[in-house]
Amino acid sequence: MRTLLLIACLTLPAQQPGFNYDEAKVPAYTLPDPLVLADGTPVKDAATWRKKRRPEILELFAEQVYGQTPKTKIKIRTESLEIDKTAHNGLATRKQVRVWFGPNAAAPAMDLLIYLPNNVKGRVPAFLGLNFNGNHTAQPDPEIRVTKSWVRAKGNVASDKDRGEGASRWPVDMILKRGYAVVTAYYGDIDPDFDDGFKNGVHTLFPRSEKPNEWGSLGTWAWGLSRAMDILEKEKEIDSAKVVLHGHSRIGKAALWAGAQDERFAIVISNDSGEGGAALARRKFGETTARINTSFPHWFAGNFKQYNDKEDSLPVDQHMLIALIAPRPVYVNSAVEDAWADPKGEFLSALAADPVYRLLGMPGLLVKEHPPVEIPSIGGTIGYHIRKGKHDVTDYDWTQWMNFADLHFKKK
Ligand code: GTR
Repeated sequence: MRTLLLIACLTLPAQQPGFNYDEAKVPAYTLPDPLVLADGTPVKDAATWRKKRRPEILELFAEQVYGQTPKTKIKIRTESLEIDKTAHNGLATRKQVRVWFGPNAAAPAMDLLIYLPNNVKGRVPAFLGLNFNGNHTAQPDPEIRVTKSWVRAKGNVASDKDRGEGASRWPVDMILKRGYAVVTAYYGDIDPDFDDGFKNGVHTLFPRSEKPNEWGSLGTWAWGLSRAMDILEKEKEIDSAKVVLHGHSRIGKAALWAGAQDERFAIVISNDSGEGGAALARRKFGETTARINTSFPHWFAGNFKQYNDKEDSLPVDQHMLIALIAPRPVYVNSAVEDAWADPKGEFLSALAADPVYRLLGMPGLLVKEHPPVEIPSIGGTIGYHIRKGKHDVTDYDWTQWMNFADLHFKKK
């Protein structure tokens, strides 16, 4: 129900200022060139990309957009909450692991829900992604622990009543049958999604200054994804060289930022991530920079606010975030009725990342025009599709992601 309400809100034309749904009002713009160094030198080979341009772009996103991820290592401890080898009618082994970010009981903690396919021998590839409302909402399974962390809609408390309400976004059986593990955690376990002056979640672990390059919530969610990866590296049933990171909407923004920083993620998927995710800010279509910084002042670094209505002065645009994932496969997808996330801007961003993939000897994006609805382009190293329907995650999206992953992992 909560999800349905949210989707309904997102698909109504926005009533606030700071958005545009008129293609005729998209300004003329020039994207910063991912293959030119800050000093103007063109990047002509993979080594210059790797050693100079990639670090330069990463630093620009950290300074100007998402904030710097703290370098301090946190001592992590895990606690096995349960293991059931007969989950999903014997199809899966379900594990729940509490990941403590610190030595004591007051430390913030994230619960990982892991499903391993029982019918596959050896290590399995996995899909990892955060969920919006608690692990217990991902499946109608009474054994899944109900989150005690903040839940963003319907007040602050999660309960048994919410079980499985987000299950349409997590087709676990379908994924298991294709030989992939499913791993998820609630994003609010990492950092509750409201503007509280950064006093809760994992923000409490790192001293914070007043500097405008301090990280926001998107940065912490990305950090949490990397900590989940630390755990998956130790899971003997999972092939940690084949972890596909995916995320929807705000969690898709976090997934791209995590995938840009942490090269252990083999494939990165952005589902309807829009402004601050895959979509080009300079198009000012759908949600704009000013709008997102006003609605969600805690998501980005303070520095990002200086680009409200001044997108042209950004030293980056989101195609460069996608390019940071190169040469690893990346997949961007949009939905027809999700103008807020600017499907065309998401496609053009993926396309503008293509020269970096080509420089690195990868096929990049195989289509040059925004493809027709539900004609996916999965053959290149950059995949893309636009499907019918709303801002959501559907079986159609999952099917394309798994086809893309199969291809790149040379499964079957
Ligand atoms: C919207 C926000 C988008 C997107 C979305 C979501 O309210 O404007 O940027 O992140 O939420 O996460 O569902």
